[in-house]
Amino acid sequence: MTREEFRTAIEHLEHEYEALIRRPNQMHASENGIVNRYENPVVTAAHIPPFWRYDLSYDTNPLLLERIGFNAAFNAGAVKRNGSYLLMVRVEGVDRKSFFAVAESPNGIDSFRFWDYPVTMPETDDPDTNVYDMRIVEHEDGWIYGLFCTERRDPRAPEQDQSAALAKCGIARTKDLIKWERLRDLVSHSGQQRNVVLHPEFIDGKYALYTRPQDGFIETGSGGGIAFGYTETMEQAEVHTEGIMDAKIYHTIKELKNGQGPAPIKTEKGWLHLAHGVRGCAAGLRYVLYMFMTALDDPSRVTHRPAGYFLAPRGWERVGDVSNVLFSNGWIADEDGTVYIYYASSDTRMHVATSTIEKLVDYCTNSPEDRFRSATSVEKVRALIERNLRGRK
Ligand code: M1P
Repeated sequence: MTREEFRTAIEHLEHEYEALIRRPNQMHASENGIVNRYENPVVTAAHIPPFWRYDLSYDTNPLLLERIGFNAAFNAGAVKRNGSYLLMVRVEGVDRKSFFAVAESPNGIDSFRFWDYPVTMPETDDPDTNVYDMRIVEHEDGWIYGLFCTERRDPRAPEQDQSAALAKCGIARTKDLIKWERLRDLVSHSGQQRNVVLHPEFIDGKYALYTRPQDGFIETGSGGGIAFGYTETMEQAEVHTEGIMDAKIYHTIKELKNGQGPAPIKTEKGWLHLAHGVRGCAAGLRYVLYMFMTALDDPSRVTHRPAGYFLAPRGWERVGDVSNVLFSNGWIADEDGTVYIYYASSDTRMHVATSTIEKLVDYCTNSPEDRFRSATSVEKVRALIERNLRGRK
């Protein structure tokens, strides 16, 4: 490649990249009145800027080969700051390590562009092997907290077992999403932890956490669902007791395990929660998103549970590194009541769906609950039909 060809190739790379970033997104018509999906994913591995991937000097990379490869961009936390929609994306390299990087959009549905540098997350005395799935919370104490999973090799595993891992909740805080202060990992007394989320308000002067106690790295075992606990401080965070508030249940979308998504959104009628539920099937694990509401004065008391899933993988969302998965750890409630739900499909890419506080509260409070048997499902369908047919006469 001549210097001239090298310059042209870089221009081409940059042109393609800009075309992707500037591509407008189109809202799809809603199929249920509750939520709208969009045509394009909002962040993918292709959104990683060329200057993260290529050595752009002719002297050291005359063939213009990619030097650092990226595999996926998914499971993003979300927050709105200074009028911009910010995603704290889980960026995963081809080396399988993930880290955090902020992608910013002026409108929340397209034009997401990564900040120049990924986050340099300070470590504790016990270095992380892998970090992922940050939940961002602007707490009323004035800090922005990032709670995430920190994964390390299980030190008790024999040498021949190179896959046994331990999952814990890592905790860091910041004022600007650039400079982070790492705090001690959460101490809990229930085995491993993933999907730990900080409640945005104090409760009786304490910090409150949604946890997901689990016996093993993949299986939750006796850890029966989404739990709730308190910690006196975030500097030395420790939950002594975790009460299950949303259990896994036989023959539901969450019979194997579940986990809190982003921090709940406060409304006049209660706290809106988004979570993921997992069941097994012949194709493997199937992850879907579901919602529930909790009491304003007690966010651990579930008041409404619409039956089944809210969003499930569909079409090409079903295909990816870990297929048949929807996962969400970020949403943004705007001043006008619009809710931007950021979800990842199949551990590969990020999407947005939109709704409103009014619709989500209506969905949660007026959709019938699961009564756990086919016969009771028929009963609720018949009840609706009867009401509608009576109304016609
Ligand atoms: O692969 C699907 C998801 O699996 C895990 O979630 P959970 O702990 O609920 O099983 C996480 O590794 C998550 O990142 C991943 O998307």
